[in-house]
Order: sequence, then structure tokens, then C-alpha cells
Amino acid sequence: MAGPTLLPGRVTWSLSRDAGSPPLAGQHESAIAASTGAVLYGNGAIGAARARPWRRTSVQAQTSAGAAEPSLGSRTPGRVTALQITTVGRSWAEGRGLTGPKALPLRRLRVRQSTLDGTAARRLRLDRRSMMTVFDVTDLSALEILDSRGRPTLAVTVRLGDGSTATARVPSGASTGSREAVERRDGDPARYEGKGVLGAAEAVNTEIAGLLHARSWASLAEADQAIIELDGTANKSRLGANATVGVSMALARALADSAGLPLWRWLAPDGVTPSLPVPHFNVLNGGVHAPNSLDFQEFMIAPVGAPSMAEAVRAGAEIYAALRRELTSRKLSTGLGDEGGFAPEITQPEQVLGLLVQAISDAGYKTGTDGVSIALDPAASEFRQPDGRYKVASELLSSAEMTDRYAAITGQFPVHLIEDGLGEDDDDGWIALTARLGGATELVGDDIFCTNPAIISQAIARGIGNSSLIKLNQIGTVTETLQAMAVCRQAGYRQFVSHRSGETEDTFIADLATGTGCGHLKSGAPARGERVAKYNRLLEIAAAQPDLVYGMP
Ligand code: 2PG
Ligand code: MG
Repeated sequence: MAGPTLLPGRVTWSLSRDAGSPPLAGQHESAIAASTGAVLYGNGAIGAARARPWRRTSVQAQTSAGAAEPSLGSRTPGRVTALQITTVGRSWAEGRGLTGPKALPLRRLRVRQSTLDGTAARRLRLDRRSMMTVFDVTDLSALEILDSRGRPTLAVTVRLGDGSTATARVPSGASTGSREAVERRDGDPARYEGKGVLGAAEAVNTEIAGLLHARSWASLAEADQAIIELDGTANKSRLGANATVGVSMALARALADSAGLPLWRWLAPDGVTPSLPVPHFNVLNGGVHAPNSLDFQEFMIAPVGAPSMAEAVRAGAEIYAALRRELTSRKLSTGLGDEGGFAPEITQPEQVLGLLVQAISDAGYKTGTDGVSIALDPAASEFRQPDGRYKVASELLSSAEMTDRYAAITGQFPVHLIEDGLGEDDDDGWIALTARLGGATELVGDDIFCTNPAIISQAIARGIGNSSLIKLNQIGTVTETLQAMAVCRQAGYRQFVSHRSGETEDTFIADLATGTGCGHLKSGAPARGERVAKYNRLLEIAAAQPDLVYGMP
């Protein structure tokens, strides 16, 4: 890469030592490297720069003269014991006192953090999320890999100007909404039955890479917007939503790394408290995810009342094992569907619900929202007939009869959530369903909302549902996904972060659900590597951050 582009800035700094010496303070002209966000110091012990004239930033630091830290420079011996940062605008940087111009990568702050007290460190982490506002992309490439169904998908790797590197792997759905952003597939019957993604990989390697290399970027949102404009279609069908979401996820990860933050914290929107989501384990599969004759697609168990993430995961796995025993004792198949749930030959949803209640109590757990509750994703668009009726176990039901069925189900079983209870085109049915059951039951729109902020806004105005499923590849960028979640939050709608039926070992959604504090995540059964990768990531986050609260909002 050529030398860094320098933007003018002014460093304002003040520094106190605790040995009675007067505080040092000053201001000096400085510069910030557009490529890395690093400050170029002329002099000064510690400071911050504004990247553009209208942004004000100041840093105050205190050092302890007792413990020498040579890196602070001869004028300021001591160890930094507190650091306060005030940022107006979104660009700031901090570095060590050095003589002569020298670029200091922001990631150096990671080293410094150990020397800060708790409050200062927390404050620093918060501010660092927004500080890496100017970045360059030096490398971008995509590779055709396999997903959990043995179909091709993309792995996208990005490298930023400061060396931060990240890879994202792209999920793929089977029961897709008609208004989802479009996956680009090659259509060449000679390769992977037409499902190859070499064209999408090429779009990343050429057009998108060319765009991102051409200039510096102020934020992920800016880069995502430019990619959307480069695509030029309403549904990302030209470049492919698999290409755009892979790039966007990889960029988010690299930017988090660059800021020295875990992804979940970097993703946390302003004003939102991150929390650990209740895992919704899909333990019994039907619909287009399994070869059995069960019309409802997903039966999930949710340890809503668990005291911690570790106990929730344990409950999920123990109930899954108990369910396997129940099925075996009834001579039902324990073969698995696409999301790792069992796929026995059962046709009536109520019979499955009875089995789940049995398995929950066999495993020693209480049913209900103070113990282990049940969630359904019938994915009703898939069994809605051309005449508008719903075919459940060979019986044809009107939209109103379907709603009656759900009312009976929620009356009889501990079901707290129904996703896609009705079809994506059945707006009137959804409005009636929401009016009838929405007070007590979470009614999640998946196919009907497609993680699309505009569609969700319209649906909210019409009283459709009270929650949205959130799938990154359904809309095609991280920025739009976060916008969809913001639209929901502002309207009091819940957000339910989700995997796809075709998955990889990528764990982005675990961080997304945690950072946005949305309260729940579905990632399939507590079995199969691509499903448990997300739950294992949640366990790691919980262990590393014991103060994160677990549970539904
Ligand atoms: C759903 C999803 C994930 P798919 O319907 O909610 O479970 O399935 O990825 O096939 O759309
Ligand atoms: Mg769904």
C-alpha cells in the first residue's frame, strides 16, 4: 500500500501524575492516517486527534508516578491509572508520547487497557467501537465452499489497511420468502446441479473488491451502501445477496478486530444493552427441512427460565437426549432433518407437542416460561394451497381455522412463540391472528418480513405480528440487518435472530443476538457441528463476560 493519506487534526490532551506535579496539558496540530486511523504525533504525551475539523475530541489521562512506564516518554513517567475520553463526532485515536512523527495503530490500545481501572476501561471500550471510522480495504476475496447440506456457498476474506483480517461464511435458506434478497447461483447443470457460486465469488473478487479498494471508508454503513448501489437492483440479484452479505459480515468482523473488540460488542447499537439470548433448540423437523410427512417445519424447546447460558445449553442437550429415547421407545425414527432435529413419521403437530412436553419432564425440567417453553415455526407459506387454504395432515383449513388451531395449541401446550403461523401473502389473516393471540404469544414474521426494514415498517403500521425473525442473508448486508432490528425496537416489536437451514461453522449470529440484546436466537438442534458452533460461541461469550444477563427481554 502507498503511504497513508493524512487528514488534518488537532490533539488536545491533559495528563495528571499522582505525585503532586502539576497536570500537563496542551494542544498541538496533528494528523490522522486515513488508512489506519492512527495518529501521527509531533510531540505530546497522550492525546487524541480529530480527523476532520468539525469533530472535537479530547483525552484526559492520569498516570501514577510510582510505576514507570517508559513508553509514556520522559516527560510523563508513570503508569496510566485512569483514562477519560470525550468524543464528539466519530473519529478519535490515542497513542503514546513519542518524539517525532510516528503512526500509532489504534490496536495498541489493547495493550494499554490492562493498565486502566475498570470504569476507564469500560468507557474506553465503548468509545473504541465508534472510533475506527476511516479504513481501507487492501484485500478481498471469495472462495466457493460447502454448506451443511453439501451445497456450495461462499467464504469471504477481507484484510484492512491496519492488517486486521477476517473471514465470513454465508448461510443459505430452503423455505425462503419471495421478497428475500436473491442468492446468486451459477445455474450450470454440469456443476453442483446448477447451485455453484463461482459467479458470486467472481463478483466479490472483481467488482466489489474494485469498489472497496478504490477509496477509504468512513464506516461499515458507508461501504454497505456503496455495495448496494453498485449492485443496482432492489433485491441484490445482480451481484448476489450471498456475495454482498459475505463481504459485509467479513468487514464487520475485521472492523471489530481492528477496534480490539469482540464482535458482539462492536455490533451493539448505541443505547442498547447487550445480553445473552435464550437459545431456541429446534429438536423436531418437518416441512421442507425433512423427508417426513409432518407439515410444520420446526418444533423448538426454549429454556426461558434457565439461570444461565450454560444451564440453558445443558437443558437443551438433555431434553434432546430424552426426546431421542421417547422416539425410540415408540419405534419412531431418530433420523435427522436439515437443522439437526429428529424427523419421525408423525403428521399431527399436537402429537409432536405432546412428545416434547414428555421429553422436557423426562429430562427433569419444568414446562413453561419459568422452565422450558416451546416455540413453533410452521413455515405456513410452504403448506398454503393456491386457493389460500392451509393443508395440515391432509386437512384443508381456512386462515381463520388455522388461527383457531393455534389458539387451541397455545391453550393446551406451553407454546410462547409462533413464527410464520400464516403465509407470507395472508395479510388479513395475520392481522386477525395478531389481534387474537398477539397479547400473550410472540408472533414472529419470517417469510412475510424478510428482515427488510421497509417491509417491517409497513407491517408494523398494519398490526401484523409483534416480532421479526432476523436473518442476515435475507436482506444482504449487516447494516440493513441492524436497521431492521432498530425499526423493530422502536416499535416495541421483538427480534428473533436466526440461522438458515443451510449453515456453516460461522458463528456471526451468536454475536449479533448478544450485541443487540434481542433476547433469543434459533440455531437448530443442540447437535451437528454447524448448529452447535453458535451455541458454543454463546457459551464462550458468557464465560468471558460473566456480567452479561441471560434471558428474554
Ligand atoms: C426458517 C429458516 C431457519 P430456512 O424458516 O426460519 O430455520 O429456514 O433457512 O430454510 O428459510
Ligand atoms: Mg421461519
